Amino acid sequence: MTARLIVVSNRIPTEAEPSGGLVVALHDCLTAQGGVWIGTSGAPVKQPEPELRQIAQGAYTRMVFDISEDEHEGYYLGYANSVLWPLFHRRADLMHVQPEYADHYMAVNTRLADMLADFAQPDDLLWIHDYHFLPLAALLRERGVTCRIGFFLHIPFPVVSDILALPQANELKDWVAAYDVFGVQTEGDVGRVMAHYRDDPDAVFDTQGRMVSLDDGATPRHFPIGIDARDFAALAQAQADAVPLAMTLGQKLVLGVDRLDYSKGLVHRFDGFAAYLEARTPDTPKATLLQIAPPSREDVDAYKDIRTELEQTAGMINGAHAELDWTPIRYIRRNVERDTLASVYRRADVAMVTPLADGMNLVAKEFVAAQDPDDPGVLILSHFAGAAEQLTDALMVNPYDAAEVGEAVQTALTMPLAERKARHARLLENVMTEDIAWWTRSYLGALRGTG
Ligand code: GDG
Repeated sequence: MTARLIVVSNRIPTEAEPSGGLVVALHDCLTAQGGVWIGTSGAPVKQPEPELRQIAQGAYTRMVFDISEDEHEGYYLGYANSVLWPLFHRRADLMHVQPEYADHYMAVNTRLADMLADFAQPDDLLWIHDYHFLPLAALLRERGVTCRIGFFLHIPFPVVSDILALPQANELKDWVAAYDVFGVQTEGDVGRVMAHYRDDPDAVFDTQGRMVSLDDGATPRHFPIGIDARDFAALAQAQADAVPLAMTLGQKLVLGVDRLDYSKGLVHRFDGFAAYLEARTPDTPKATLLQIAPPSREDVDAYKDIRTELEQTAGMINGAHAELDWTPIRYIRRNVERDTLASVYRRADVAMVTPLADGMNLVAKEFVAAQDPDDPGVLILSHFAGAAEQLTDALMVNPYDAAEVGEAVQTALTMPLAERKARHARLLENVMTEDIAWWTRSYLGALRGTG
């Protein structure tokens, strides 16, 4: 009999047939083998119940737990998104360290650990997702839970010197070490996790001095997350001409798609695009950067600041470069339908995926999957996206260097068809092979101890 899989993530899909790569992948995997998906119940409540509540029972069970209004402030907006998120994305300067944030974070994790300890059986597999729940395995072990517990971190793991900015730097070591499998996106992340234990008496090293595991067997491993590439390619092909883009004939389309988040490097991207505009000669193509940026976490101050800065930057660049028939930067600050997104990806000549720090970045993979292999667009990719380890045939850039980014835009817009096809074929091969099903299989193999 297959062990029961219990997935824990902050958000849980509420619709019967969810959409979105990771959610669909977990839904498919739970549907196939049965199990339980546990997450927060949505809007915060006045008085959280101390029990898991079942919200749906089908091929698998969905269960939720409440968080209070104060916990929403302290655990979610506070510790998760104003401490861990900026720290793990190399923006310790944006951290908002408050003792009560850490208290709420621990309170939510402790209550969840109590509920899970009552619920989990010894042969279950527990798969915990993301930075909201780092302490769970340590808390569960304290409560005598013996089943295998894995973690997957969707965002980058920070360098040791940055972790020192976290008042709970030592606790973080214990949280990580309590997992049977600590999964991260890239080999770079594995190195950064291991560096954190360099002086740890429990660390086990190989003959070359590389740490191979912690005493109790918790070895960080990388599992680069993928997308449902076949499905997305089919959607993009079907939607190819579905959306009017209002582009002047002959002008090129450069695309950016990102949650409005400072880690995505949107202001730097606009500056890089401005460098292309400034260096442009009359015979080089006119291109419009269409930036789709749905707002996120608007209750956190740093997110309001990035929005203001971005809007001012776009206004200044357009003021300097717009012509009667050409607005160089078009900026859409709302969510667009997935079908529309697929259509726009398909028709873009270039995608700019230039985060300053990013666990993986699925937009890069979606853009590759959406292209027409006979006339593909060109991907410009930041060294700082996790995807950079796999998508090495993209035009790689340093997002901090506006001149370099501007040159990459120019190179992409004028790249000969043969080179575009050759690069795209190699990128597509990776995106198709290391897709979301491959990721789920690899991770669960490791968690079961068979992979
Ligand atoms: C975290 C990590 C890691 C964006 N705008 C719209 C829209 N999107 C979709 C994209 C893509 C997803 O959102 C964004 O995924 P990313 O991977 O780029 O970024 P995060 O949300 O920051 O995710 C990241 C990921 O976890 C998975 O492990 O790759 O590094 O930060 O799918 O298409 N979708 C629609 N309308 C939009 O306007 N429908």
